[in-house]
Amino acid sequence: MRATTFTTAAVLALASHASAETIKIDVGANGLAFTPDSVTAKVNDILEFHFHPINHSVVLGDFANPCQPAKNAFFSGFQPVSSGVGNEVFQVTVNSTDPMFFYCSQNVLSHCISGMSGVVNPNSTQTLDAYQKAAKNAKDASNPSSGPVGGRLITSGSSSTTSAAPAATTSCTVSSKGSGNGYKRSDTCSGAGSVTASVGIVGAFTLGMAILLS
Ligand SMILES: *[C@@H]1O[C@H](CO)[C@@H](O)[C@H](O)[C@H]1NC(C)=O
Ligand SMILES: *[C@@H]1O[C@H](CO)[C@@H](O)[C@H](O)[C@H]1NC(C)=O
Ligand SMILES: *[C@@H]1O[C@H](CO)[C@@H](O)[C@H](O)[C@H]1NC(C)=O
Ligand SMILES: [Cu+2]
Repeated sequence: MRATTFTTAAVLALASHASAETIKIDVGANGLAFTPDSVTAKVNDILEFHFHPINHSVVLGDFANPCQPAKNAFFSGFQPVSSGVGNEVFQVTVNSTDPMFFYCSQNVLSHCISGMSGVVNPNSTQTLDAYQKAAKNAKDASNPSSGPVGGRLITSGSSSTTSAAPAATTSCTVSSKGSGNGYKRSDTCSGAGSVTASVGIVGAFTLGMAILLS
């Protein structure tokens, strides 16, 4: 009897371990945005952030206080990348299925205020739309005083693969103002999907990189 219970528990533990997934999220691949910016995750799943040019971060936020870190927030530290995708990825373990908001704390060009944020497990009251609307009125973003914290910054085993996430739903416009920390241009993006479907995912990705690197 005791052996059966023990075996069942062990099998359940193995099964739950085996089903934990790694969820890839690109940071800045399509302008000032996370891609995807809304994900569903289980306890023990891993959020894996891949950094693109020019200099982004990811911080755990607080729905009630956009662009400011949650208590005991994870923070990747700033991850400057000159081209392509960075070699290092930031992995964070999911501990709860409650809604969890994250943002980029880069204040050069006001990334969080401009909508560079995302959500894990949103519900009907805590939505990304509500977070991003409130973020427009936030003061400058902040982050924990040092990072990385609350996760693992590791060398990626597969950093050359690009996400097939819905790049075509993000549109960006570019102007030539803005400078500092390597930024030569400002880009603003929205998720409204004005990049036409015929451009396709590869085209939209190329366009996004061209904007970022030009
Ligand atoms: C959404 O999540 C928050 C935080 O866990 C919770 O307080 C709120 O009741 C939830 N809303 C709904 C509709 O479940
Ligand atoms: C989950 O808990 C670990 C250990 O305390 C922590 O490092 C990590 O940042 C937590 N994950 C989230 C999403 O807060
Ligand atoms: C990246 O951005 C942070 C915050 O603005 C800044 O402190 C840091 O110097 C930047 N790094 C580079 C290499 O531009
Ligand atoms: Cu950013």
